[in-house]
Amino acid sequence: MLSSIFVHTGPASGGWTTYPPLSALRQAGDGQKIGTDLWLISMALFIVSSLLGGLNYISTILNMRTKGMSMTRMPLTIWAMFFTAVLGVLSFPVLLSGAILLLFDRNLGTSFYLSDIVINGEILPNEGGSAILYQHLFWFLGHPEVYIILLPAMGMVSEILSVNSRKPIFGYMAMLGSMFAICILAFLVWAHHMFVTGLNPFLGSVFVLLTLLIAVPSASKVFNWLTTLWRGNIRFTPATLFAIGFVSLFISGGLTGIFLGNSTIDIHLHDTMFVVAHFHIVMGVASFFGMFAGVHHWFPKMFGRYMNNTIAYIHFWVTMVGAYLIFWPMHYQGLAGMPRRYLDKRGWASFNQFGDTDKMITVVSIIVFAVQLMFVFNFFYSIFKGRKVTTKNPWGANTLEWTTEINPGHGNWDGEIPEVHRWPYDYSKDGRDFIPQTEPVGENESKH
Ligand SMILES: [Cu+2]
Repeated sequence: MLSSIFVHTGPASGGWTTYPPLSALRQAGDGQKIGTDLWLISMALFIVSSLLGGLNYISTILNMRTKGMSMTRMPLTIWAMFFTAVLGVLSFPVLLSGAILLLFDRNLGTSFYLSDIVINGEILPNEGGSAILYQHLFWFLGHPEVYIILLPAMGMVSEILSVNSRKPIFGYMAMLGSMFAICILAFLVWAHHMFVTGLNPFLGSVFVLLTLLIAVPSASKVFNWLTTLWRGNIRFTPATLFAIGFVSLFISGGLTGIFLGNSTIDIHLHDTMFVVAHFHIVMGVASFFGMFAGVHHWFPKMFGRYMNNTIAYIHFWVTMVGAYLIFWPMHYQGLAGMPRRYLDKRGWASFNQFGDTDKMITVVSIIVFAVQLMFVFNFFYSIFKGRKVTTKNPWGANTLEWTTEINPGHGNWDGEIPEVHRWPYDYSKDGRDFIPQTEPVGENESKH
């Protein structure tokens, strides 16, 4: 019984994008294998749960803020989660419909994505479908997804940089405006993934223009982070380092995005190692850095203990230097024309030239992976053996979560819901290091 399930499942063999026509037809020799069907069904379930989660975030943020917590007094972490949820709710359903149509093509004999359909080895031509339709549906989610991954990291980084430089976040409203602009533009650029599909060049140039526009809010955020750090009294905690690392990686990966956003350059670089380097830096490593920063920063809140600093510093520096050693050379490989997704490069004309680079990348990847295990060890070790937190607000932060007890009971505030009187970024103000959001504004207090 069990073995027959495995015989019939097999892998989901369409690659991560699952483009038709490869994915729309059951593969020759695959018989009735349903791996891709199971993958599509699990994606549908995942999307439904993401939608419900997103709706939950949106309705909670809009309806259940505590007294005094106006929208513009919310921490940027919460704003980022709000925008993330909005992006998800508006873009995921499009992929859901794309996946369901693909399931129909595979199982019900429809041809949404097939222009030619093969039955019993015979080609029945011109069923009227379009494989490109799937790419449109896929990338209408696919591009906003980049920001669904990045925005939460951006929110955490904003909070961590402000707290650890003991300065108000620079340009709070500009940060909100930038996130809003990113959300709007994220829906208008999806075809920059499709410049080589035979897209009308004029239409392509519209997508080029809209794509390059995203550089404006992105740069605005970067300058705000740097200006927040400027002349701050910076504490280089592991969280701060990872947050600064995030900004560095976001700049590096963002700049190559400007290359790839131009269709004329993208047509040359499409499906080369340059693309691999670009998106791994900007949405892979950068968002991981945001997550590492967040874990280190809120760990004392979650578990009442600190993570080990020595392990954290080793983890940071090896990962930071390693990430650049791995992905920097890939840009040059891509510029020289090396395609992506080639496992075996024998027969590749310039193999000798690139062979050593590949070996270096492989060795560094193994080292960087080993260091990630140190992080996992640090996480679980510190839950039980980490240095204990003695005060409920170890970083001297203003936001509400640090006003609860170290091990808060049910309801977090012992029945008394806190009231908010100010924004969360009153640091180094009127001769005071920090002023929590719960403290009423004094009569002679200066404006921020
Ligand atoms: Cu994109």
